[in-house]
Amino acid sequence: MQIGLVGLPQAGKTTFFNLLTGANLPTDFTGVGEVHTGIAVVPDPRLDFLAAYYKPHKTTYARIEFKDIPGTRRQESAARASQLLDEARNADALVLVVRAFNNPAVSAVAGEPAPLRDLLDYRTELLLADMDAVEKRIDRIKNAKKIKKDAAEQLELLERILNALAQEQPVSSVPLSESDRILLAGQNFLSEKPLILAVNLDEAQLLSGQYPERDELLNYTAQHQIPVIEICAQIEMEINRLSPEEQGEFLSELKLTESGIGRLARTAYERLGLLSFFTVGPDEVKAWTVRRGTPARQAAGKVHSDFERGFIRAEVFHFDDLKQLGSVAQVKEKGLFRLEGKDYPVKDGDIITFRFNI
Ligand SMILES: Nc1nc2c(ncn2[C@@H]2O[C@H](COP(=O)(O)OP(=O)(O)O)[C@@H](O)[C@H]2O)c(=O)[nH]1
Ligand SMILES: [Mg+2]
Repeated sequence: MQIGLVGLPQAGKTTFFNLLTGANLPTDFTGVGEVHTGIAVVPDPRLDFLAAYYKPHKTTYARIEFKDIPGTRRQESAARASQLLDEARNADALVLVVRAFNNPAVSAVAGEPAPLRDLLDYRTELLLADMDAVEKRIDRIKNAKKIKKDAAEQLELLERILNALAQEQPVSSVPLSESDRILLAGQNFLSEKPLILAVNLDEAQLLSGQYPERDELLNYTAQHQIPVIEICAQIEMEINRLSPEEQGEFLSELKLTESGIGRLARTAYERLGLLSFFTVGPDEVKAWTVRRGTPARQAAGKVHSDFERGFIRAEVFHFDDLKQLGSVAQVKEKGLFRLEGKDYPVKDGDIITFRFNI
């Protein structure tokens, strides 16, 4: 999974990227303009518990790839802007970082904080980029020397999408059937990409819960079903560099119960309909990420292609039962250890052993 961090310059994207991935990129003007990629390890207390229980040689957490995509500035060329939009288009989800924090040095360049305005502007930018892409495609079809057999259907569909965009409706609001998707041939729209809003606060705002445009912003995001997380990128990044014990202390002083990556990962998993299952053993305890509803056989394929090919059954018990009862023997005794077939939809927190034969 790849998540793109997007937003205006000086919103705190690179600071947040550093927090998420443990990178140490400069957040002054020396680092602007480049796309950075990095990996975040998704913390999971369940995996911590399993590691303590099984004492494996290796514990492997889920990972999310992040891309820090710089915001475009007015003076930048259209080609550059479109390249940055393509970076966003290739991500599975976008996290829009908007600035609420007060910082005199930043205000001097970026103006006063207005997170709702920034969200609305960004939404408009996505709609315009999609309109542009759709119009180009319509032109290409109309000007083609050889008329393809499904050209009329394609045009009809693209006009329908364009119409919605012109009325400021994102592509995500346009109902698209299987056959529409085939007609679109993998075309990726920015305004249908899952969007999460990260409001970047300063310490005083985090503690008081108050910041500019807060109520209007939360109204808007609730209406448009945009998940929101509040972050304090600068301070969280500084805390992240401390020892684990010190981290806990500082986080609780800020009334944060979970790290920035923990909060973002949970929100992203929910928004994207993802879940984690675990494989366990003396060698490795590992978290795997799949979409909700993934059948056991397909989940097995994540672990090893042989498991999918030669799938016999899945032996399953649930993390909560293990945690509550304290041992696998107890789980078995209570009859909570099950055999499941290839179509069993894997649940969040399942601990699975795949049986296969090839
Ligand atoms: N006070 C405060 N300043 C921040 C915060 N996050 C970022 N900044 C500052 O804002 C400036 C821009 O941050 P940066 O991460 O480079 O923003 P980007 O342009 O979106 O990548 C830097 O000077 C940061 O130190 C924050 O949470 N609080
Ligand atoms: Mg940056």
